[in-house]
Amino acid sequence: MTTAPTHTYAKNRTASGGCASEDCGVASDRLDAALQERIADHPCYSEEAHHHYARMHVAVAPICNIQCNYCNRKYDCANESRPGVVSELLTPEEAALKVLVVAREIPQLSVVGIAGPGDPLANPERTFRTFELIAESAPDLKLCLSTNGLMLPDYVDRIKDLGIDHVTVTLNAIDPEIAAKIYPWVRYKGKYYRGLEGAKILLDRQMEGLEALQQADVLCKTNSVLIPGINDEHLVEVNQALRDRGVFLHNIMPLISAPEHGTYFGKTGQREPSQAELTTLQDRCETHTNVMRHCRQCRADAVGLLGEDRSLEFTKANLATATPEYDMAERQQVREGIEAFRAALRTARATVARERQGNTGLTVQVAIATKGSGLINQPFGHAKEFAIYEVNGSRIRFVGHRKIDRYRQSGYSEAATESGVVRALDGCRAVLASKIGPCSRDALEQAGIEAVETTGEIEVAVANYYDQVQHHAVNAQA
Ligand code: CLF
Ligand code: SF4
Repeated sequence: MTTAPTHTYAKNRTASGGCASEDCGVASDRLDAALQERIADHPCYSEEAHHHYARMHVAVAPICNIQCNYCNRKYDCANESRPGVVSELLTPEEAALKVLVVAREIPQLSVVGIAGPGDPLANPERTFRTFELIAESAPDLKLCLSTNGLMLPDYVDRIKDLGIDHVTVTLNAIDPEIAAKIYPWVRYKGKYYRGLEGAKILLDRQMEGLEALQQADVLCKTNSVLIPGINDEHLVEVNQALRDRGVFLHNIMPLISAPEHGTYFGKTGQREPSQAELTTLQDRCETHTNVMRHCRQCRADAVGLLGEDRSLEFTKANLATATPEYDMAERQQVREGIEAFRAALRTARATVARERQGNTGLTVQVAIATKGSGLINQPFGHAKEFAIYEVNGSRIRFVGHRKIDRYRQSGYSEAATESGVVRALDGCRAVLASKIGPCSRDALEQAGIEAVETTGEIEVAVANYYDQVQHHAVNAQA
């Protein structure tokens, strides 16, 4: 049995969610050293980094210049996590202050992004002023921008000059007929364009923007929303077009269309994709481009590790009494601790990989309860989501996260929660958590899911569990 490091490195860890496969997201052996360096501490661009490093969004960009049928920025619920949603709008100065306060409280913060609640490049002065202020006061933070791409060609030079090295473009189609079903209108140079005309303008500008980013050597990721019956098949073509334009990473996200959000798709009953549909499409696209599977579709004011949201700790009211201090020495110390810990995890994983070379056997899925650091370190009852791994005799592969809320039918009773948990674990042979109480154990067993109490590095624990399954299977045959 392989053992693994079990300590954590950073102070005040309250992280949740995570996974640890080097064979998922962006496999390190597919990247050259310079590229690895650029993504090493970006929790969205590196699946491995997202266990250890945090991001924050500053909500400085209220206006949008297009309408997406899956967006309604009026709706705000502090417990909700989806793009376009925000509790408080900030000025550039308030945003810069907030960054300093958050960096002090969460020293593993490595990235500041502007992602809304509208489109950052429809609010260029606010967006770029914010980045300027942050670059001056917190120079070790990475700057990140997410845009619909309509105004991108006009701003690539400024993006480059400001040192914004990561840009995400949301691109849901390359065929204007399909795009017209997603975007009812586009406002370009002060004029509204509807239907096909607007879609064509948007797609042309997005492609021009992607090519300009490639020329400028800015690392680009594309987000696509999977909308069943509209762009599901088409996203494979989109993926190929992205590869041709040097896009580094393709993040295919499921449509969120709950009727209570009041979006066009929500009101018209457009269904969301199933987990299986999402995974199948991600698998098909992965042959062309790096595919992101650990996105949490976070709010435009999200703070913390990807699986958590600590935005409510940093409201304007709380910031009014906060003392902004930026302690570079402390941040550097935390970073060194993280990197030492990551190195130990990598060694443990490499041992597992070596031991498993050439094996064959059955394939199973297991669910993991984790609050970060690449470890199984969360009691089953505390988990709000599970990391799902697929394992066979030779390979351990992270396939995605399942949030329990997404599987809850209605209400917040214990029964509703329990049935939501069991539904979230559908297709899993076992759940691995640091503690599993007797009632949960019974519910899991009734659903045919093995309850395994364990701790330590995720892949090592998954490998150990799998070896036991194989061992029992062989004994049963003998
Ligand atoms: Fe924010 Fe986006 Fe930068 Fe990440 S999010 S601007 S690249 S720092 Fe990340 Fe959030 Fe998914 Fe976006 S998990 S929604 S992919
Ligand atoms: Fe909403 Fe973003 Fe679409 Fe604008 S680009 S409508 S903010 S999802």
